[in-house]
Amino acid sequence: MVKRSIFSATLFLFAIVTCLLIFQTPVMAGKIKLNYANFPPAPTFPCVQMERWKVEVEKRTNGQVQINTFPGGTLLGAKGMMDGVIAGQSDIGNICMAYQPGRFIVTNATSLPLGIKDAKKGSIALLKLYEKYQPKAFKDVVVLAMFTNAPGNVMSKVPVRTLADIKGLDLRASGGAAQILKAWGANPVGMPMPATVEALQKGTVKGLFSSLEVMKDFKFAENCKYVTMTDTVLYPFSVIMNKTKWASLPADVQKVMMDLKEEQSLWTGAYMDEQIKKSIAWSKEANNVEFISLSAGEKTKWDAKLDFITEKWIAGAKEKGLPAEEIIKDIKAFAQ
Ligand code: DTR
Repeated sequence: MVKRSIFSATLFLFAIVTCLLIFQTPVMAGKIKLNYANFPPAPTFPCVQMERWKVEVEKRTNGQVQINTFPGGTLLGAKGMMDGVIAGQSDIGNICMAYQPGRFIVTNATSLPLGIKDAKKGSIALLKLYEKYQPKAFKDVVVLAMFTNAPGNVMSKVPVRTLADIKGLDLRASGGAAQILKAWGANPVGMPMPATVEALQKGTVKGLFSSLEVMKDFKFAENCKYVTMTDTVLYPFSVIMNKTKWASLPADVQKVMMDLKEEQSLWTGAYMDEQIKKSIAWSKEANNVEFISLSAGEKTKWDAKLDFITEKWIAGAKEKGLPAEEIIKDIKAFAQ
């Protein structure tokens, strides 16, 4: 009898503890958990900035928010990122706008050959452009940061010293950069950055056109022994959040994220510029890469081939009712 009542008392206690655990856990943890998807591998700059943002948000919300990061396309890939975030497959995502040129007309204007010098200037220009024009393309998301990579250069398996060398060369690029390659006579092959690793190994492409930190971050220096310095074209990126998820956040958490927007954008630009320096040094020292500067005469010829690109963008944007000339003027001014 005694044994039985001890047994039922234990059972009762066990039930109470279990109930407490089940119902108390979320309250005790008090945590808002957010998923953050990214498409390239963890060591690359879009993911480094993601980890930095995670640390800052968790710190500034005193642990109230926990960010779970998914690099390497493990939650969403490059092309499905925007719609995936809108649909709530991930709460937060990082998009490269150049991968969808027709979708982000205003912000993709930063990838025209406008002579922006580095990623920090590119990032502030992009963010200001976004803030001023509030493009419709972002109406279904909340923007948490905007940044660009540094100006692009040609990385190749064969030396490119003149326009004759680049003619017909299969080079990987997306969006605005692809147009530029085409203008120089190359054969642009479009694919997101992560797919470039295999394309280079298999020989589907003979090189790529992008910012030089990838020589180190993706180890392209092992395949591409030549870099031609063109210092043209940026790719704009944005960190976006699902609108419903955003609306569910407490005001103090929203404030932390909004206060971080410009800081994070500039931090990323500055980080990118630093990585470029390291990558150039590593490519030269550890991989014997030759860096080719175009002669002044040659550079004039290359630049002249790009003049029509901005004019073409202006005509197209005007047709869509956008204040195209003002946008270009603003980008140049913001990038000062
Ligand atoms: N240049 C763009 C964007 C880009 C530059 N560095 C990285 C690293 C990882 C992903 C994308 C990018 C591009 O060529 O895709």
